[in-house]
Amino acid sequence: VTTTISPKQQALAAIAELIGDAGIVALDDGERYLVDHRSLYRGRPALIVRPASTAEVADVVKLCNGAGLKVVPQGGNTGYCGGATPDTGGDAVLLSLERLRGVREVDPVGYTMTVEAGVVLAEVQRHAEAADMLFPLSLGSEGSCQIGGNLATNAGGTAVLRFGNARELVLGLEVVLADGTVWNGLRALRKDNAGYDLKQLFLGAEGTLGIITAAVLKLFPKPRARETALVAVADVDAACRLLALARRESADAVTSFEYLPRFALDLVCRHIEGAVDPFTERHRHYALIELSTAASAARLDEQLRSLLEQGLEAGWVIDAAVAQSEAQRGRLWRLRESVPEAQRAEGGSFKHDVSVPPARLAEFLTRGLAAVAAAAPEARACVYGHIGDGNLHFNFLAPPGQALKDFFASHGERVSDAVLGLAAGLGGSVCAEHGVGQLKRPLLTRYLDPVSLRLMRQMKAALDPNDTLNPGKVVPPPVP
Ligand code: FAD
Ligand code: 2HG
Ligand code: ZN
Repeated sequence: VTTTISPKQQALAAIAELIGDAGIVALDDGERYLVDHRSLYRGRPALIVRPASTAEVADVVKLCNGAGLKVVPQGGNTGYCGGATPDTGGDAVLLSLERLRGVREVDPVGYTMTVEAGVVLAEVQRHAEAADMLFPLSLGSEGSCQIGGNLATNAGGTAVLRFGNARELVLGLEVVLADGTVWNGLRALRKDNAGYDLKQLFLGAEGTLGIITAAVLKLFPKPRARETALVAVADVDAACRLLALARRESADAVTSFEYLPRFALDLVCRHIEGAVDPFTERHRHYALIELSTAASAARLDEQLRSLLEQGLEAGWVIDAAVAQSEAQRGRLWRLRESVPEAQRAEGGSFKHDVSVPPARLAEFLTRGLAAVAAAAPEARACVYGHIGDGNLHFNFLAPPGQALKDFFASHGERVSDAVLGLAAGLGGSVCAEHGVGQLKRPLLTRYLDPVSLRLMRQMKAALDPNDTLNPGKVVPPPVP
């Protein structure tokens, strides 16, 4: 009896042979790769493969592209939009970057670090610190997300105000293209106008245009002084005014400026072990402020005190808890960083990751909350986030005792229309920092202009004509 082996099966066998047992995960043992962080999706790939080098990534992609198989890159699998989860068609190879863990170079003269894609973000931070420098990207998931995933999603986080999004922290990239070619763009140059800035194509593309295998990152001098305070503020407008003043008072030393409403703080104190409200009185709005500087002579403490005094006089500040030690600083930050976990513990949240121009933030919050209260009066608002960047996580929880899925099956569309429509109307974005993945692809069709959509489709077709890389993500299909 002769059996014919299809080109796809041949390619899968060749990949298994090439990568070896250490690099293949049996599908039955692959739960943590197959389900996304929010448990919204479960993929069914043909194979889970963990190459150990750029050359191996290139070989896998080449074999897949030649045989009509798809490739879904995965980093730490902490993304919020299902970008790293394959579909259920069974013809994708899930390619984990977790074995590309090399730190190729730390350059204290040029203030750069060259790392491979699978290095966990907290590791990158530690390597910079060990060399008396700073890599400022900072997210609640930093203990498990990977630098490749951060660059592929152009992650934001809590230090964007001062240092920019992930995109702004990159000088060079190494990328495996859709046909398996390796593009070596690993340059450590601050100036390079030799044609198009090609690395920008892959930053924030969520693995749809190429697989990032290594990057040259920008480092900064390590801060020598830091001041952190949780400030009870009158409202979001007051917080925005305080931020503008803080930037002037501190000569732009504001590193983070995060907003928390009472409800978020209550959730954290309810669900997170050891979390305590530092105030004796209950307030409605809080800003977590951090100033930092690499200048040793700076009097940041005086600047913070003066800022808080002026804020009190203006009626913007009601009370403040200033960290007096590194341990207290850690506790204040934990109140902010634990909000995602506290929402999960309370049954999960219906999320909108939106941004508006900072000057429209207060208006956005007031009108958005009113619109949702009209659409779904029982929904519990947990709206918080990076107000220094104009980015709010406009999240809602189901009423106590009701399952998130059930409640938002009936109310979700009205709530999302209210929030997203308002954000778009105020000149904002419906995908601020978490990316698009598969979850938000339909939003692009709805909220992006036709010319932007056409350009995106043209770029995808030019760089990945066979739709090999992360199909069904980011770029909406053309409307028939
Ligand atoms: P994954 O989830 O594995 O992948 C994300 C996307 O990138 C997928 O499309 C995947 O295919 C692609 N990808 C992964 N690696 C590569 C690669 N090497 N080359 C090409 N494509 C690749 N996000 C923020 O922006 N700001 C926050 O403040 C923030 N806080 C968070 C807090 C918590 C508790 C959690 C759970 C998540 C948070 N996130 C935040 C979301 C998430 O952590 C980020 O999007 C992160 O950058 C994803 O990295 P990852 O390695 O987990 O990527
Ligand atoms: C954060 O800023 C993350 O804490 C998570 O981006 C946002 O829970 C969310 O929606
Ligand atoms: Zn965030």
